[in-house]
Amino acid sequence: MQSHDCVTLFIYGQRQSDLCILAREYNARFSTYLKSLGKPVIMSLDRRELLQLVSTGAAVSLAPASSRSQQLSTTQSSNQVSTGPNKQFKAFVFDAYGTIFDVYSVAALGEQLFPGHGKELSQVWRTNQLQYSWLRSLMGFYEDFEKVTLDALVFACNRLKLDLSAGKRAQLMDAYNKLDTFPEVKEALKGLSGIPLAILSNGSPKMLQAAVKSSGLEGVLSKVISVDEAKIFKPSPKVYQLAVDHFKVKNPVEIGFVSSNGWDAIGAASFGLTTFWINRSDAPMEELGLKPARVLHKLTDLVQVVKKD
Ligand code: LAC
Repeated sequence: MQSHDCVTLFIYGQRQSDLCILAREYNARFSTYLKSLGKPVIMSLDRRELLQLVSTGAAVSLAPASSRSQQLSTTQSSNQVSTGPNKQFKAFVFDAYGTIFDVYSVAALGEQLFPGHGKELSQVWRTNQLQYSWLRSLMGFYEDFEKVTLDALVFACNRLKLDLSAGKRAQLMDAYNKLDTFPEVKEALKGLSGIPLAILSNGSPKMLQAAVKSSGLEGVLSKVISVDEAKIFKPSPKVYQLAVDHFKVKNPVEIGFVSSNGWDAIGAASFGLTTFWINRSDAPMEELGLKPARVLHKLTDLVQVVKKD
């Protein structure tokens, strides 16, 4: 095939305002067709396939494969994307672990139990907790987040050659139910009062209720939604759909989704929620072809954005 016979088709990943609605409509309209070709949405098509697709009326962007990433970056400037003029959010939905609760706060207990290893333990534990959630989702082999967290702890201790007695295991797991909240959480949630606020998290209902209670956030949140309802972990679209279902919105863009986990922010943006990435650590943007609507540095920045828009 000559190079000009091959194009890359992609549907703009802009997940807010009208483009979001359009992209979602296109996804729905073409999913059957794309499945019949046995190809994913982002794919290469030969000329025959392309013409067939265009004849169905697809308003999509066609570009040589080499310019795709350039187009994505020029059409989506993360910090400048507006949330829309006077946009009225029906709800703000927050990720829990890493956004509201500091998962690395278990390092203090880790250090007490395994001197010299607290920080590393908290990091390996978290990394494997996330990896196990993604792997289980891919394998279609769900266990709740408490089990995933315990498995990751066992693995982390094995990896670091730390002797995890039953007592230490129970103490560390208990610490997960009493994680510190990030310092600005309460002020931010107070600043957003008047808009329904919720959590949407991988956490099991039991873990989330315990963490919310221990942090004193009960009463501030109108809902605590667990992926357990969907029996799959983020970033499955089924999880972000839970927010839409719980708040009964017509369009996902009406929900502001807030996460400090870059991959979660992009997962939610890919689903269609209006996404705010709270990038506390100045981390680089994930290279996943999509960007959140806004990049902020702390949760209280969100209050300013909402007041301004
Ligand atoms: C959560 C994960 C991302 O709270 O930590 O959903």
